[in-house]
Amino acid sequence: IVGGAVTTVEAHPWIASIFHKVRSSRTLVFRCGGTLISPCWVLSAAHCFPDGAHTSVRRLSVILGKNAINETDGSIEQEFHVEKVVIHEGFDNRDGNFDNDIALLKIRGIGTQCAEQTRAVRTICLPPAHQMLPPGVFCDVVGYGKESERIWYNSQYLREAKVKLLAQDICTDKDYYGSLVTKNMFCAGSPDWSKDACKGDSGGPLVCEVDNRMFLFGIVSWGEGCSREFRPGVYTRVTNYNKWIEEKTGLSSITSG
Ligand code: 4AZ
Repeated sequence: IVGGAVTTVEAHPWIASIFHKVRSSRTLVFRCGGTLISPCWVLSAAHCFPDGAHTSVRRLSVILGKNAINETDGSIEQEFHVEKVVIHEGFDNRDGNFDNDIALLKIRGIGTQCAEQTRAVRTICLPPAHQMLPPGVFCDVVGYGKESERIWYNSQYLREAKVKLLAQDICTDKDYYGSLVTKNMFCAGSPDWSKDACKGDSGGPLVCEVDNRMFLFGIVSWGEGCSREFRPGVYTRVTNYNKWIEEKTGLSSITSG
């Protein structure tokens, strides 16, 4: 997150961190963010799993309740194995195309079942299908990603920034991203370009408050650099995927409303 502030996992208890175990070492390397949408399912970005259907789930871990990437707080964190990764059938990133950048991870507890609700861990609501908020609304993007595109390491702590939803016709204008932004995406940025998601925030949530409840509207997907003028963050438009999520998770009541 560029231009944001440190936050706590208790303020964003649906944030998930996805780690990858390096072969021949016991270190976990941070891969991407994600969002807990039900006790056993985390929503993330398809591009976080470049091996697609060949992704080795045995080398993935999901941790909930995490404030710091490189420290463990055993009293609030919950760690999970990944049972399966479901990548959207329409995602094909071969020529830099990020359409349908959405994936689901089914998590399984080490012993117990799925996520347990606590002060630091809880599910987020999905908004009803096709009910996107209008441009101009401010939402929160949250993650452990880089604080500037010029540095090479992630943030040590969870950070958040407020960004404004942009009109689709502005984001698809030639001065912005043109046709690279599809109907399955939307853009959000800060009016002075000082705040944005960045590398490492991918897969994580953009959440907006409606009637005092928080809803997941976007998944951090891509952008040209971070915090550049006319280059807002691009997000997967979650409200286009209610049916896909229901199909893949078998959860019919996941959507609010
Ligand atoms: C990335 O490389 C990335 N400024 C994520 C988000 C943005 C840019 C790049 C948005 O994962």
